[in-house]
Amino acid sequence: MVERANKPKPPALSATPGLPPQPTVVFSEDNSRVTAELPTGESVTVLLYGATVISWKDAAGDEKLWLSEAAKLDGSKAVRGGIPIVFPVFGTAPTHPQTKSLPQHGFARTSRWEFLGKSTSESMAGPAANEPTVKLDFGLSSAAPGLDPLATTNWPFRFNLIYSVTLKRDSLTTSIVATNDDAQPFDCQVLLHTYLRVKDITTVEITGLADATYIDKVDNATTKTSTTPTTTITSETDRVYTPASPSSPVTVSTSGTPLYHVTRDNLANVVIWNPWTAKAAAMADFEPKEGFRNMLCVEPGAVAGWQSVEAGDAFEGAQTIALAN
Ligand code: TA6
Repeated sequence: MVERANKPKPPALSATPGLPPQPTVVFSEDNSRVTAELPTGESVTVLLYGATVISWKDAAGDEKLWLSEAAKLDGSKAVRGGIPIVFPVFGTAPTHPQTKSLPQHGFARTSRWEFLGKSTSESMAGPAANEPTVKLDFGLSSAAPGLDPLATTNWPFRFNLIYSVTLKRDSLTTSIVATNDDAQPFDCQVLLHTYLRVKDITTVEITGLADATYIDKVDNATTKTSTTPTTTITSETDRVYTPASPSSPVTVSTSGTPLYHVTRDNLANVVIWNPWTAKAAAMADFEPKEGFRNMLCVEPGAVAGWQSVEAGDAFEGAQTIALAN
């Protein structure tokens, strides 16, 4: 090649290499859901209705959450599967003055939340900057246009909820901050109603609940104590556990191999639920009916009793589901 005189020098190589590939965040065509994806392939999809996480996949594209094939994703009813948000009441509370008129599990999961924005690892400081991360924030307030009208009529408090969904390579964290913007205190319960996907419920073992007390809702809400190191699911199971250690993980394994480690922050309870045959058959939006064999609800919450939130104060709680392998 003939060298040209006075050939312009290439620009000095940048002292800092270009940023590595960044997470992407895209909205669906119909603006009903938002999907975040890490450069390594992991992804999470959140339906704005209920701010319901409806999909969480690992880098290989394997789905970690169970979603009913008959789940309503059109805003007509709470999503059957994924991670519905339970607030301000868990179940129903017919004798609780403030929440007695609310529908089961409250109105957070049946309201349209607002997408508040995203932050990714390159905008984070410290070690987080080196680990591909994307956080999606969602909001719901008493003044929100998407608020379920039942809330305004049946729970007339001024409030603000911020729900954050944080995806890393081997974990998903969802956290909620419930702020009381009113001039009076309100009582609330909070729960993250996670439907984990499993291959075969009959091979599942749950650890981390040893010595915990629990309310057995399948046995007249009798209070019992977990006496075995491992809990298995062999029939309809609906239990509200209070583990001795608030921060110890609940681990879901199959045939001795750990799948998920669920840790809690400021959520003292863990509900374990599987509807089994009859209850699955009775739920119109639970399909396939044998799907109970492929799901286990592990639901961190603050539901045994009430959190009283003073005017101007807030309740915060979070779960992290770490993939074990
Ligand atoms: O979290 C367990 C539970 O309270 C069960 O009693 C069952 O009702 C489940 O929630 C599902 O409730 P849903 O209102 O979503 O049908």
